[in-house]
Amino acid sequence: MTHMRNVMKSFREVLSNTSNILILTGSGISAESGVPTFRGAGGFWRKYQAPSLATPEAFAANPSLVWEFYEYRRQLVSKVKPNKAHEAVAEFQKRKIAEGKNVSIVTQNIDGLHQKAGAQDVVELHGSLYKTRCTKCHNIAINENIPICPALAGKGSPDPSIMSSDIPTEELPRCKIKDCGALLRPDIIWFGEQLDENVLQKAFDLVKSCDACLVIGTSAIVYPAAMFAPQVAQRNVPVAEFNIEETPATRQMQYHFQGPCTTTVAEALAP
Ligand code: BJW
Ligand code: ZN
Repeated sequence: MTHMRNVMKSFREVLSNTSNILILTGSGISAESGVPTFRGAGGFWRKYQAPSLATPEAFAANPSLVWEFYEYRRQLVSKVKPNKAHEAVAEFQKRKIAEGKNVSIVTQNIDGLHQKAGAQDVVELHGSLYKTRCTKCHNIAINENIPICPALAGKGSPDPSIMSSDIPTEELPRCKIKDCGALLRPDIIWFGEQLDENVLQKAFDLVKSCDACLVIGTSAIVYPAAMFAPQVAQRNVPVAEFNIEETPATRQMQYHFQGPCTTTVAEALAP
């Protein structure tokens, strides 16, 4: 315990002496708000494992099923609140900016909880639950309606005995752009899809330029995000991992704080 205290003290010193801090987050930061992570017991919806629905193939085969899955998660996330870790990150960013320093937040999460906690300029690598993208004209729009369309009202129950509602595509969310009207999809990066080029460039620039890095609540197995923290560490920049367990990246990190991030991150970033 004394050792852990000294390590925490050392990392806090690093933070007070650096001016360009990168914070990378994954679904573990939202776990204590009640948002299930992907891999692990919470990662099931009906009889499906979440990653098997988050693919372009799954959407092409059954857009109704995939929209029901996202309707469920839009409902769930709209009811939860940011936790102490999201708050600590947002307050730390505000404080550092007031000191003329820079704190950038790059998240794999699509839940918007960093922004709800007051964080600024959050880079969303994998898109957002509350944005849609047109499958035809590719227009991206913010949409926070619940239900997102009348046919999805009350749909999306995670009960494993429930089958797809097979909603006809005409009744699924449709593009509002004049003369388009095509099927919308969630503006989310699915497996096998490329990340947005500008978003990826922003992340790479920060990976190359930061002088300290925190990586919070990610299993560090989904690329390209999985390589960001190891790339920072390779430049001999101090990186601290916050997770309830070890990950494939742990060995490469200078610091590893094991435990729930509402405790560990709050302690690391406290004034
Ligand atoms: C706590 C906690 C608490 C819990 N406190 N901690 C190179 C090598 C191998 C494969 C590939 C590769 N390049 C590309 C691929 C394919 C693929 C990939 O990486 N697959 C891997 C599984 C191997 N990548 C892609 O397809 C990406 N596209 C791409 O690279 O395009 C180019 C290309 C295409 C094809 C081939 C080659 C190149 C796109 C990835 C998009 C990911 N999208 C998802 C789904 C979003 C949709 C949705 O949400 O519905 O994004 S996948 C899913 O995983 C989601 C997450 O953002 C992402 C990361 O997960 P995360 O956040 O780390 O969550 P978990 O559950 O995995 O971990 C939670 C962690 O928290 C755990 O460690 C817990 O211990 C911890 N924790 N409570 C602290 N209280
Ligand atoms: Zn359109």
